[in-house]
Amino acid sequence: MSAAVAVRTIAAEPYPFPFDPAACALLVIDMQRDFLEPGGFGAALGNDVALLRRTIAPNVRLLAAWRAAGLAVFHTREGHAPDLSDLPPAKLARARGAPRIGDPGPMGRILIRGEAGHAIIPELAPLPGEPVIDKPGKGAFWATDLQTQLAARGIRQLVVTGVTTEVCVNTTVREANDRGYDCLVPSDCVGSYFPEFQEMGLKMIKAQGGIFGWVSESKHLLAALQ
Ligand code: TIU
Repeated sequence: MSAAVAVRTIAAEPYPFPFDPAACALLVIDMQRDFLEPGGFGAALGNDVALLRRTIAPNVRLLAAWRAAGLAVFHTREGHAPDLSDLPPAKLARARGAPRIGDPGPMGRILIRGEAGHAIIPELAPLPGEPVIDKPGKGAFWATDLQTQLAARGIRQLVVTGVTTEVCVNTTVREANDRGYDCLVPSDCVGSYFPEFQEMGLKMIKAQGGIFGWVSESKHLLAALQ
């Protein structure tokens, strides 16, 4: 981690974010083939993956700058064990309509660890040494050791990117907020299959004086990292 990068403020809503690079991790949520690629789980449910794919280039740029600055990077993947032992029956049952988690799909069994569709897209592939948190839920903290890993690195702030804005990104931001982390969400680096949920998912984070955190754009982070 680079100690040379000093604390500075980032333009954000509802007010500037006090960015402390040495204590801030980039947390890239579920940029997996099943959600982003044509032929994956998301596309099979009838969603337009282009709405998510627009986040790839901004995430690539932010990740490169983050790595170049020597700051902490964490990745997450949503998925389940091949025997579905960590899949709550309610989660399986509520996904009405085909296909369901564990069913065969065009990129292997859907949302099963080790299958092709479960992998992070190649554009954002983790580097050796970057933790990859495998999570069975929507939030990155539930049933994972993310909090332990963040504490070990002295992390108190999170820049949260990835998909989808209103589901796994929002759930993770809320979990993080309750655990005392300051979260910044760059709007161009998060995506939803539903434009109205993209808008409202971001508004919910920054409303009421930043009830869950801050919303900004990656260009402001890139400027601060230079
Ligand atoms: N990663 C994540 O958000 N998982 C989802 O299932 N999202 C949906 O929007 N369905």
